[in-house]
Amino acid sequence: GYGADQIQHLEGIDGIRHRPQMYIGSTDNVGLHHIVFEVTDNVLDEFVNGYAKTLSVTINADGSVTVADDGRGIPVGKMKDKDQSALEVVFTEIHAGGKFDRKAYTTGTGGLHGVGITATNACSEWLEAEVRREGHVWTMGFAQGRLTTPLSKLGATEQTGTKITFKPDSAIFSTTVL
Ligand code: 0RA
Repeated sequence: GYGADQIQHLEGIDGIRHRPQMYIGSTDNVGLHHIVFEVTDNVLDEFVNGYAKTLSVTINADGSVTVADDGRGIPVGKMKDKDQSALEVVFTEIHAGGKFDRKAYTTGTGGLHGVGITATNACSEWLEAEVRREGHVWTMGFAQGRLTTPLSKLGATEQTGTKITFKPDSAIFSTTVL
């Protein structure tokens, strides 16, 4: 039977990597762009709420993409009732609503789940997040959606914002050329 255990097993990152089409629509060039838009949608949310003024999207020489903004920065504090930072949760869990559901206002593509930047992370060979917030630069790294570099606090800064660099995973996409 297809019991609760099996369903549980395929939640989150594993679920997205097992059936990417269900979350990003396709694994062709359209799906490839979808994981970029999942990030820029978050930045547009910061913009419409009056927090971000600039957004840059850069396709790097190695095929990775950098999306940078000067919004509030993804929260880095520990989540209530959890042993993880908000930053880690934003990148590793599928959000069904509440404060961290940033896509409640969008329809998504063809009624797909608004899985947000967790889908981008799950479909990336690697992803690096750099946050400027609460007086410091913070970083965290992932490979195929799994945490590889825990949250680390770097130098001081007065700025706020988020810079996300990710390499679309050729194990998922039929093309990784944007
Ligand atoms: C969760 C909560 C808040 C902001 C963000 C996520 C956020 C996500 C992205 C993704 C790219 N740029 C972003 N900037 C912000 C709210 C933060 C707060 O309440 O201060």
